[in-house]
Amino acid sequence: MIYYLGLGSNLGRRPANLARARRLLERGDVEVLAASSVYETEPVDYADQPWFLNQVLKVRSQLDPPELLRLAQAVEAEMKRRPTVAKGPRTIDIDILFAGDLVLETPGLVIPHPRLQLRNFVLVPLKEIAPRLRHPVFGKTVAELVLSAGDPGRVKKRIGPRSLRSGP
Ligand code: PH2
Ligand code: MG
Ligand code: MG
Repeated sequence: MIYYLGLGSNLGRRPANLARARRLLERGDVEVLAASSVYETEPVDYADQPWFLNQVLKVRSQLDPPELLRLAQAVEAEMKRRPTVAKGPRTIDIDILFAGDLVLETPGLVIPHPRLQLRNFVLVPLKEIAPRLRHPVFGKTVAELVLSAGDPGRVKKRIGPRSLRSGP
């Protein structure tokens, strides 16, 4: 199954956190097929926290969605993500955005991710690697969702690793 994963980090060495999360995922039966650029993004929902780095990965895995969720949570735990305020700062956050065309609503896991259509920090990196990917519920492509989201949240592409070292 093809999945799209959203990665986010706003604590510690953010570029290294994204890279480490990817490596740990790859150890657990996840093959990365494409990776977006890394974007510096304004915090959404809970504004009083540092800016995030966000990235989207397209991956292939034999894991089913609950298994992939468990792997993502194990990687978050391995990276010492501490429980904090909801939507607050974290060393790493790994969200399942899409799982093929699957629509799933269980208490612990909702796919597609229920807020992805609202968030530039997900949509802009996603558009870079999958502009024509269609949302199975809304029937819109990612490129269309960026326009309809109208999210004012600022999202800045970080081209190379050197610019990653400076703050927002
Ligand atoms: N994640 C959140 C809440 N707010 N804001 C940005 N810019 N990036 C995120 O990844 C993010 C957020 C909860 O997971
Ligand atoms: Mg999240
Ligand atoms: Mg999460």
